[in-house]
Amino acid sequence: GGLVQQPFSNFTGSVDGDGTCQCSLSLPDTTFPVDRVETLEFQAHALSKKFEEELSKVKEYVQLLGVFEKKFSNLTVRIEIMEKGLFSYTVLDFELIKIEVKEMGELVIQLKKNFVGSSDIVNQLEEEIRNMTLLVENLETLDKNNVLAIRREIVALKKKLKECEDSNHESPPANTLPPPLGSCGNGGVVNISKPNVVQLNWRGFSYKYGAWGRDYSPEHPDNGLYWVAPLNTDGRILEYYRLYNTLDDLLLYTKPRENRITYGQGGGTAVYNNSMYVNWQNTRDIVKIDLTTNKVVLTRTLPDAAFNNRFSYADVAWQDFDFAVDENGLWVIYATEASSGNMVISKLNDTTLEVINTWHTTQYKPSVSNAFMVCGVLYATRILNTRTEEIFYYYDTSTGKEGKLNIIMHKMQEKVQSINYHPFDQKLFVYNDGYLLNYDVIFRQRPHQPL
Ligand SMILES: [Ca+2]
Repeated sequence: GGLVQQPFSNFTGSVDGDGTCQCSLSLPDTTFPVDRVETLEFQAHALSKKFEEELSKVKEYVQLLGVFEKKFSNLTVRIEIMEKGLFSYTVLDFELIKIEVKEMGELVIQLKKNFVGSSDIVNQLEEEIRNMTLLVENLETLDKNNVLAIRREIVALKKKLKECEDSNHESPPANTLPPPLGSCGNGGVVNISKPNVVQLNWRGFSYKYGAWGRDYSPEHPDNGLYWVAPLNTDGRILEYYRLYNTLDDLLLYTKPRENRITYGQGGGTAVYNNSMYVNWQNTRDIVKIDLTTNKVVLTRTLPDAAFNNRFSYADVAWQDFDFAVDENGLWVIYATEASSGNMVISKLNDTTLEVINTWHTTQYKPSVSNAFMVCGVLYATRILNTRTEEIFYYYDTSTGKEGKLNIIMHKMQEKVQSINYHPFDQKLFVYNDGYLLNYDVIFRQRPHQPL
């Protein structure tokens, strides 16, 4: 017999003498491998569980990306509107968009960290956000040009208006012309404009308390630095303040000089002749700080002044001392125990910080929301509602006369934290729960006489 070739390695057969085919077959172990199947089943189960997990993760990311995509397209639309110039926009719009773009950038980083695997989409998003950041920056430069162009237009318009007014009064009697800026010949404040929102203070939304303004010096009335002094979030301590050379720098948050002092108290700060005047923490002391060096150049106690939140303003704490600057110089508005909390006005010598003269009003300071001085007249405000304040009271230091007024003052946020007047700009600088507002002061156009 010969070997029959078969494709089975364990098959052998032969034909015996009787012609019967004999073959022996050896089969592998016939026992069913239950344990291996079990292992396989277990592995399959684990794999499908893992798969489910991954799938749900992917679903979660897809959902997140959906939300993200919506935000992104909303932002794109807003930027398009700004690009086309369909609506006017402010520095605040830029700030909000910048914050959102930053938030989205952070979200992408988060996604990348969690999303191990194909991150093509995430990379693409990251790229787009980078482009958007660049676009916003470009738009900002554009806006700066716009601001400058508009300002030039305003100057031109003002000039035309002036010419028009001049031609109306062919030969005007000298005393009916408005007095030069920074001098007093007006008949007092009769109105103020709607607020112009300049921007959010540089430290952000949570810095609701503070003050801002522009330095005024009679020798260089139009050279004053802009200063922004948000208090720390405790609403009490003045520690950091910033200076800007121009309003454009302030608007664009560029080229600030940031200084630290330890420590001022309250939002009653004012700046005059390149010096900042603050109430020093825990004292009835006035401190004079040189803006060029940020050094304390003088400290003097304000006699009898109540301090440490004894007689602050309505809804505004720690402003026992409210410094004020007007055409005549530096003032401080405060209260004493002897005045029973009524407002006291003192004219200060800004070189020595000595009190030159003092006036006693009958107006209780804690029921007033803030105050400012114009041409030696104190004006005080009170809250009417969440959107309006009223300049309701005046005290004229030249006559000792006081009385009621009702000049409406619109506001953005609920609380007016401080008001500072600038004699050359003839504007009020208001710190309104973190927002910096400007108002034009409107005067009675006739020779000065008692209100
Ligand atoms: Ca004030």
